[in-house]
This record gives sequence, C-alpha cells and structure tokens, in this order.
Amino acid sequence: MKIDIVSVFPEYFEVLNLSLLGKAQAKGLVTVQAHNLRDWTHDVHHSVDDTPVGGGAGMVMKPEVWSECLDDLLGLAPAIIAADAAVDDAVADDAAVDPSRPVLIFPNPSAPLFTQQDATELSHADHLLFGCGRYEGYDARIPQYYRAQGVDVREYSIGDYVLNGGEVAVSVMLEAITRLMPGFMGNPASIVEESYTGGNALLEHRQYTKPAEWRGLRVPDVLLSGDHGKVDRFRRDEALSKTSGLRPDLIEGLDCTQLDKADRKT
Ligand code: 6GU
Repeated sequence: MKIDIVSVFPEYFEVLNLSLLGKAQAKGLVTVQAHNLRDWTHDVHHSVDDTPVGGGAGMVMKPEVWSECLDDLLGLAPAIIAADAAVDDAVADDAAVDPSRPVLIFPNPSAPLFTQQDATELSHADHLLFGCGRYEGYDARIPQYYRAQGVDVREYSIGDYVLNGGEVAVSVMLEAITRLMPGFMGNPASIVEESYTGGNALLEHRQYTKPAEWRGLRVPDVLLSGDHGKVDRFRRDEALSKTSGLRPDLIEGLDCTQLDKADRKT
C-alpha cells in the first residue's frame, strides 16, 4: 500500500517511522510519504489559505494550491468542469474500495464518523492520499472536483469534538487502517477477537492476567475453571451487558442473527 499525506506540518508524521508502522515500512508492506503543501505555492509568503467568501471568522484553504499538489500526486492533468456538469456532493460512506483506484481522504469534523468498517474497507486500497486541512477547513470545491475526475474521495470525522487540524485525525485513521493489512500484525487472531469487528460490534469483555489474586483482588473464578464453554459464555455476557450500559447505540445496530438463545436472556 502506498500512502501519501499532505500537510503544512509534514514533520508531524515523523512518528510514523516508529513502532509497528515503522516495521511495516521496513518490511515493504507500506510506503508512507508526508508532503509539505507549501511546496506547491508560488508566492513569497507560501500562503495556503484566504478569507472565507461570504464573510466569517478564520481562514479557508485555497483550492489552487491543493489542486496543483493533488494533480501531481495523483498524476492528473488540470481540467475545467463544464458549467452544466452535475457535481457530486456526496460525503464519505462505507462503499467498497476498488483497489485500482486511489482513495483521497479529507479529515473533516463535519463529515460522517470514521468507523471500523471504513478502516476495513480502506485496508484493501493500493493507494491512499490524505489531505490535512488546517484553520477553518478547505474550499468545498476540492472534493467535488476530484470526484468529478473519477477519484474515490471520502471525508471523515473521528469524533464529536474539534481539533486544530486534520493531522491527529489522519494518524488515528492510518493506525486503524494499516493494522488490518495482511501481514501487519504479528498475531492476526488479535484482530479478529477485538471490539467493533466481525459484524459483532460489542465492546470487549474485561481481561485479566496472572496472578489469580493480586492485592486482595481475585480474577473471576470461571476464568480459572478451564471450562472453555463457560469462559466463552461469561465473556459474551459481560460484553453484552457492558455494551448495553455504555453504548446502547451499538446494541441497536446489532445483527439479530448474531444473537444466540442465551444472549437474549442477558
Ligand atoms: Cl477529522 N478534523 C478536525 N479538525 N477536527 C476533528 C476531526 C477532524 N474529527 C473530529 N474532530
């Protein structure tokens, strides 16, 4: 997988050379390149933003600088959208990724939430390009234009809070996506059993390790019983009650065919 990131703070992404993503790069599983958006400016001030049309506070990122950058990274020639052309304003969804098409992703606090399902889909792409906005955001015509050029453009928020820019959101999405790539994790089973996966979006049960008693606190007896059926049942019940307490929205979204008779009693 090839990953390009465009930002006015490309140094922010130096941390990606550390830890598991660093190892994946060394193994040749992925290449990550962070680019400085200001490299595509032509003025002495290297300006990337301007005041919002229609008024208001803050600054908006200019389409001309982004388009020169994105055309270069996507290998596209500049085009003019016909006056009568229908422009697609769709925001990110969880549509299937066609690995032969690059996916252009813009973090945006006003977009749909990025989910595990999105991460799974995007882990199948060959080329991901992230565009980090700063200030009050980016000109709305940028995603419109690249959709019209046949690029798979997606916009995502990582949660209901405001960050200063897209860099942190891109780091979050990248980690969620790349760890799902075949060969990335040392133990692939650790991906299968965790929360939000496998059409079974429950919060995970609690975990314990040895010793069985520590500072007066005991591991639940059933986990020490050696009875795998009972252990599975205990964990499943805990996952269900924890999820209904903390995240009833996930229970609402559960596929009923995933529930067994004992679940219904929980
Ligand atoms: Cl994707 N960007 C910014 N600036 N703030 C956010 C976000 C994204 N997701 C949540 N807050």
